[in-house]
Amino acid sequence: MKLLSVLLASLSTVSSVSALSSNSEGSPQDISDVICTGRPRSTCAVELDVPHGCEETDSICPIVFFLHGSGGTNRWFKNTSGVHSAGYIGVYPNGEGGWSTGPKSSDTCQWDDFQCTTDPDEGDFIASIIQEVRDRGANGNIYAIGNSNGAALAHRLASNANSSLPIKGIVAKVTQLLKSPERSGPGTLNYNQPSSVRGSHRVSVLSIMGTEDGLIPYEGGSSSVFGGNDNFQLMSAMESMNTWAIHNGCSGEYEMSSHVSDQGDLTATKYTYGSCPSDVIVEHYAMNGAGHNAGGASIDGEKIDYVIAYDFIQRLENGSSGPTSPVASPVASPTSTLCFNDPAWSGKFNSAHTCEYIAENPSQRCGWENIDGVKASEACKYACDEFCSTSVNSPSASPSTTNDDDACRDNDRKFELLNGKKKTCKWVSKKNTSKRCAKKIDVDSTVSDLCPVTCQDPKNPTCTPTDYVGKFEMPNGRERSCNYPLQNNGAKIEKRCGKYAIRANCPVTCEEYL
Ligand SMILES: *[C@@H]1O[C@H](CO)[C@@H](O)[C@H](O)[C@H]1NC(C)=O
Ligand SMILES: *[C@@H]1O[C@H](CO)[C@@H](O)[C@H](O)[C@H]1NC(C)=O
Ligand SMILES: *[C@@H]1O[C@H](CO)[C@@H](O)[C@H](O)[C@H]1NC(C)=O
Ligand SMILES: CC(=O)N[C@H]1CO[C@H](CO)[C@@H](O)[C@@H]1O
Repeated sequence: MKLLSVLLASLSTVSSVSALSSNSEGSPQDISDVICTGRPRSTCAVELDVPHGCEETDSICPIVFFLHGSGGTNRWFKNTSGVHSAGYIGVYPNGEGGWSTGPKSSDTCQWDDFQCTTDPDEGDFIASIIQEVRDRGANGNIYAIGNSNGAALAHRLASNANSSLPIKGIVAKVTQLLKSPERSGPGTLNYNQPSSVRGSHRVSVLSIMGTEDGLIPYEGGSSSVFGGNDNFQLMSAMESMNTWAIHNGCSGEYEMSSHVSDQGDLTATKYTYGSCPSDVIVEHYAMNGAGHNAGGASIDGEKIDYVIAYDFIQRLENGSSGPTSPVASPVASPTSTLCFNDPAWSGKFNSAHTCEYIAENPSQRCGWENIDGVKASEACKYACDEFCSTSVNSPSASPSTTNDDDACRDNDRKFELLNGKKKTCKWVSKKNTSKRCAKKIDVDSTVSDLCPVTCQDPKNPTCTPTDYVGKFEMPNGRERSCNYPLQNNGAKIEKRCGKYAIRANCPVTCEEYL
């Protein structure tokens, strides 16, 4: 009898709102209509990806927002997020050519017009999605993982975290907090820094930054993404970390550890902030020598997307701040913690003889000892351990080396329509896309055969793009590779990816890192 009334009670709760249902992997639920109606957005879309096991009312599965960069869309997350094996609820919102975290040419109001109703209000957009998933019965902790412009949004959401926007943790790849202005864009959830005076909640932060990022400088200051508007200034990466550490109630002190990466100079320095409240983690990876694509890196052989990102979430879910374990992922290879230079070690005769100095001549120096008799071969594994250097020379994430003939990539040359006019896939993407895709180019083929990436239905993509491996020829005869837009650490990625031959050959690079 008691069971029955409990059952009836829960049934009636469920029927009052749309309940949380699960979906199979790769087929998320489209909740765009519920969220987008009435918003000043032209490419608004939201997908909700609920694995089996997370669908019951009062689900406590973590809810993870995936925030694309300014050149990206939400379309690949269903295929790449892996939330079904992780047991997380994925949320994939689509921005308006990125997110309004700075001045945008498409904005109709000034950045300091907080009453504006004609530009996208990102805080309200995300808060309304959270409200919707809560109404459906998803009660888990809320996280955001963002890359580049998406990381700027993650910081912005975290800066406004309160009961309207209950963010527990963010993974911010290649963008830090703004130093100024204090607020920008429409609405009330538009503060750019956390504040205990405003009552912002504590938010755990995992940050990844390339020290040679040409677009979002590690040292902070201005960036070309602000279009010359000097009101917008970035904190340095370390200032941003310190802001989060102090806001979260940590002491501001950190421990450093050395790691192996597959980008830049192949090393990463991890900063683990100490004396934090037990439910808070604040960590930063400086990817030494790496650029704006550092979010795509592996550290100690594990991809940031999403092994290291999910390990961070899992540690928060487990309720342990785990400050002593560097990337203790369940799937981490046993060697990951061994490849480590102890930043505190130095030789007994000269404090300048650090592990980095040992590394310059390991065969001669690894036998040296510090004042306590600890050998460099013990303290400077990364410098001295042969295995560690082997793993540097053959990073586990080696790119594939062949081009697949039926790869999902747009044609990188002009082609002729039946009326003789010469066009490119970029022209197809500009307007009336579905109509242009359907145009015939001969008896049995259409433009969509030449522009498969541009022409596929973003809601139901049939192919996953791949970059061209090796060199391809530009219309002007120059040879380029997909590394070209990333050169100078991505300083010119926007301009270079704007050229149709580059965009066509490098759909992944141009979408993922911009
Ligand atoms: C959350 O913070 C915003 C400003 O950051 C404020 O306008 C809003 O009222 C707060 N919500 C609650 C429920 O406190
Ligand atoms: C979380 O807790 C589970 C169960 O105790 C454990 O197996 C797992 O290793 C923990 N994960 C992390 C990342 O701490
Ligand atoms: C093509 O696009 C233009 C402008 O975007 C629009 O005015 C026109 O109606 C479209 N044509 C068709 C046939 O859809
Ligand atoms: C997780 C998932 O569905 N991955 C798929 C993404 O798309 C590629 C190519 O279409 C498939 O090979 C993967 O299995």
